[in-house]
Amino acid sequence: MKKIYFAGSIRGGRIDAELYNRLIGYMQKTSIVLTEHIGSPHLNLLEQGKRDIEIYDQDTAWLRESDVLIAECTCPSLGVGYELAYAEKIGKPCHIFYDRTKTQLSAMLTGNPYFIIHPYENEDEIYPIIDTIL
Ligand code: 6K6
Repeated sequence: MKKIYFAGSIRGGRIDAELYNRLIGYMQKTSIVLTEHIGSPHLNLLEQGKRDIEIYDQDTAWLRESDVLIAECTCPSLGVGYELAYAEKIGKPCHIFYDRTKTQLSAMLTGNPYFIIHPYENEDEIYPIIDTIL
């Protein structure tokens, strides 16, 4: 089974947390999602007492272990931007989804041909694309 690093906003804002949860649930039917906590509705900003250095060490280890990075970027997040650059550096395939009716993606992503970018207007469009990735 493919190992997926799913990236979504945490401190950047939790407005799309339910969407992350649905996407993670869908991917878990056929794949391993290393970062299933990203969709958790219970993840509060205290973040369960984990120290930031532990979060960084764990997430970069998972990035190295993963087969593919899938990022939902409608809600802008510095952490997700960092993870995308890290994944590019170590040669992991990077797929970026964002709702084009809600946001304009950073030129640092749209301007980089390394990233495979999937703008969408309805959530339903995401699932068949995920099927082709996995
Ligand atoms: C979450 C659940 C339990 O404890 C936590 C602690 N916080 C984080 N845990 C794991 N990954 C995190 C945490 N905070 C940020 N990240 C990583 O950065 C995730 O992989 C996200 O894709 C990304 C979000 O970055 P920000 O800048 O929006 O926080």
